[in-house]
Amino acid sequence: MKKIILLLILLRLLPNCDGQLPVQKQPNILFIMSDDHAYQAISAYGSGLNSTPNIDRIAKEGALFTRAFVTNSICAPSRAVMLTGKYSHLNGKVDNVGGFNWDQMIFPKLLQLNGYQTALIGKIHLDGLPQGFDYSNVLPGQGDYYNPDFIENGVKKQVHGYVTALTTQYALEWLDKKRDKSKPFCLLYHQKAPHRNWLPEEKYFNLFEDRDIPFPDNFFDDYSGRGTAAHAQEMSIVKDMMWGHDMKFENDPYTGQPTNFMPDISRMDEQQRKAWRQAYDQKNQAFIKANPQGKELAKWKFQRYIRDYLKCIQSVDDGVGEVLDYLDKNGLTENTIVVYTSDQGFYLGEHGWFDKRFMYEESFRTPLLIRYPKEIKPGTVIKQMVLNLDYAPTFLNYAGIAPQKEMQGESFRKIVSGKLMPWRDAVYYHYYEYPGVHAVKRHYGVRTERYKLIHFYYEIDEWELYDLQNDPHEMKNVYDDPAYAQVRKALHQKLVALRLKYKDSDEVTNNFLPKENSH
Ligand code: SGN
Ligand code: CA
Repeated sequence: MKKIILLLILLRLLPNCDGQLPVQKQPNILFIMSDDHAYQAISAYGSGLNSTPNIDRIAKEGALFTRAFVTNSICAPSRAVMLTGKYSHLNGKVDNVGGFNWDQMIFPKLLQLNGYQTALIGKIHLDGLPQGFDYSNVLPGQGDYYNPDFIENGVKKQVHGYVTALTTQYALEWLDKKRDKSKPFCLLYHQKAPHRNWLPEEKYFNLFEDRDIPFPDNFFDDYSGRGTAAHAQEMSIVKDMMWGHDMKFENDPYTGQPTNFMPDISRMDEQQRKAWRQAYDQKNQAFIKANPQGKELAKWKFQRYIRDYLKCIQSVDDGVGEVLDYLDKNGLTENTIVVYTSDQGFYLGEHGWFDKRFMYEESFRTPLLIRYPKEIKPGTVIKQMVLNLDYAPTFLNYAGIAPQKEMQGESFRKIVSGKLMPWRDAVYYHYYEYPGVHAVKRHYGVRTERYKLIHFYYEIDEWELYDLQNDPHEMKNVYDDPAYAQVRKALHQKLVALRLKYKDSDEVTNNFLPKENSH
């Protein structure tokens, strides 16, 4: 028996009689992710804020998901969910603060064990030497926009250039020169942009400066339609953005004192700094002269934020274009699954906010686009609710590998190729990082096609219920409205069932409370 297996393995490895390598059966996987990229800022989603032709191409030639969500809307935990296929309370990475256990099973390890070449390039935000990759070249922590450090296979060095372009360059170099071309590949090409504090690439300093980007209707939300949590957050564009770090003033416009923006530009070389000053100084001076107040000041801050944010995305889109071109030129397009997503969604002024964390739509939802010409019809739109929890089982499914049995997600391969199959009617969410930056309180909840039930807990105990059909922008909590009594009851039952299914409970949650408060 052993001999037969050995013979089969050898036959698989041997070149065919004409000297060619055997035809590769398993598809390549190109998993592209950016950081904090709101679906509102991808033109394929139709919001009209910007133009992302290269990212859009993935949906045009493949599929666009309109209901893709994350299980915990924050960076490192979301990445841990994607890698492990398990909820945060089971993979152990509930917030950005704690460590990640690389020893546990993650999908790249299973791919590697089954003959794939694997690489991780760019931002990962999980400490420690990545496991499961033949090659890694990652940013430490959040990484820097200009002249960043990269850690190549465990060795750190500073490189000159702009982070998004460098990450693309490293991805292309690996594809072209560093991988073993006889094997299928899985490349995690993960951009830092457009993460705060939104420092654009030099060539885009002036983009969008000739027009105003439209505001969301609920920019001036006063949170009167909801409970304590929305009032308590510290992620308001008007209140919480800093003159230096976010608004890019080297000196505070009111006091003239140097701001905390200096560390960011101190990484720039003379030429980069000069270009930055040329582009921004005049506008900053004009702001000081005009001295806008009240709503005008709020609008100015929004424009500075959103323009810089969108500029950063332009470089991400360029990178996607370069990588898709590489696939085309090298005959790899047909046999490569290309996925574009973000680690979560982001507020672009909705409710007056930036950042994420809440289970409200803009941060709970994430962009998801996928192309695989062999199976997915161009222009497909998928409305089923999928989760970042599903990525690991889906990739493994495409590769013909059984998922590890502890993985909790479902493969959406059949759905995306148009097959009818039973699918979930609700998704479960749990956010933990409180007390913490931006002061978003701990909460968990359930979302169905039409409704959302959220429980804020820890030092509060408040429930919110939204009717997404009548109130798509989640402006009015109807938890105590008698008209929703039946809906509320059904949602509570759903939530109990999902918590049971995913092995979450108050007891489990207690393990993740700050130590002095656990009971
Ligand atoms: C940093 C940011 C925050 C952001 C967290 C988490 N501040 O602390 O605004 O919420 O990261 O972001 S910054 O001024 O340092 O940019 S995450 O995407 O990594 O989860
Ligand atoms: Ca993020």
